[in-house]
Amino acid sequence: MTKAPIRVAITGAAGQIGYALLPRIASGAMFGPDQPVILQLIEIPVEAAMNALKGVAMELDDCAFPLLQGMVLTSDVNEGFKDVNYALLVGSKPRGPGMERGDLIKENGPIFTGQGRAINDHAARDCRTVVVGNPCNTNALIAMHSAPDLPDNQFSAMTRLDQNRAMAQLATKAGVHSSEVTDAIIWGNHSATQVPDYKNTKIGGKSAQEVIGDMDWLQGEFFTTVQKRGAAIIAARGLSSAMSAANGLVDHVRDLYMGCEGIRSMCVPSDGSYGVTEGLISSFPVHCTGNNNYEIVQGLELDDFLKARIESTVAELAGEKEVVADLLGASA
Ligand code: NAX
Repeated sequence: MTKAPIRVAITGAAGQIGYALLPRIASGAMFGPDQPVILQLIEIPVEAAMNALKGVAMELDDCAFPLLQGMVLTSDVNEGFKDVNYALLVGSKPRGPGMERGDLIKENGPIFTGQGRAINDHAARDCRTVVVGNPCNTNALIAMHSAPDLPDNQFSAMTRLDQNRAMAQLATKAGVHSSEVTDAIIWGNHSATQVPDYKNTKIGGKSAQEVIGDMDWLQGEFFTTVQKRGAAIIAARGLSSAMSAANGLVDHVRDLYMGCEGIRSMCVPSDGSYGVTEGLISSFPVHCTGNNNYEIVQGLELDDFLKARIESTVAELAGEKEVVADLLGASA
């Protein structure tokens, strides 16, 4: 029997991540090869953006994907999020010239109050919201606070691209294939303060720290390469990561939806584990237990270097939360 389609909303669908993401969803990479989908594509109400979105939809038609059962093209968030099972919040404004991180947070925050409210009022009650648009942790926090009727654990933000980047760096250094690297963990904020964990991440089943055996590299070049990989891609390509970002989102949602073995990294609401302040959305090691559920992995050991770095990335998240305090309402 044919399965009922999953409805997936994607904001910023005409952007570069959208362009790399939509064919992957429509071809079954996210929800499996026998799961039909309906794509609800949301863009800003500007002629150029809506025209670009029409072009993307024409290309999706021209792919004749067997699993694609319908598309909605809209700039109205109430229509865009109607009945969706997944809301993938990719669209946001890029940082302009001379703009500080705080300005960007303030500029983009209101987008996520409006989208959070629309998800609260119109999405399916089991809707999972995943935020990619930066600053993604804090934007996810804003969306979560704007959707009080939905459980907090239905909101997450993406550090899967950072996780995959860490896996690639460790594999290259160890001279093995990236599939040998497992349980790769990113802690904290999706920003230059994020913390790639060399102690609990494994290569061939052993601690990466033990296998690499070079603390200077692990605490130096490894850290900075993962933290600054986004900037390196912009310098090389003239554009920010899109293919790898779309791939990270496919991985994040697929694991959440289907469940998986081992540890993955996701930004989820803190329950106070590992000293991360409750009420922040921070990247944690998680087990995806299937059916869109996850648990924060407990009991991992950290050294003093990692603990200190986690403390600073969490402090950055707390600072971001203060900047957007007026958007979090009374529940913050
Ligand atoms: P683009 O500028 O190519 O596309 C963004 C699209 O979003 C545009 O088409 C724009 O019209 C649309 N948009 C803006 N505001 C919107 C709104 N309120 N509602 C609906 N659509 C809206 O950017 P792209 O390269 O696709 O990147 C999108 C976002 O992903 C950026 O915020 C970027 O910083 C972030 N990233 C996050 C990553 C992560 O790992 N979490 C990595 C990649 C990427 O840098």
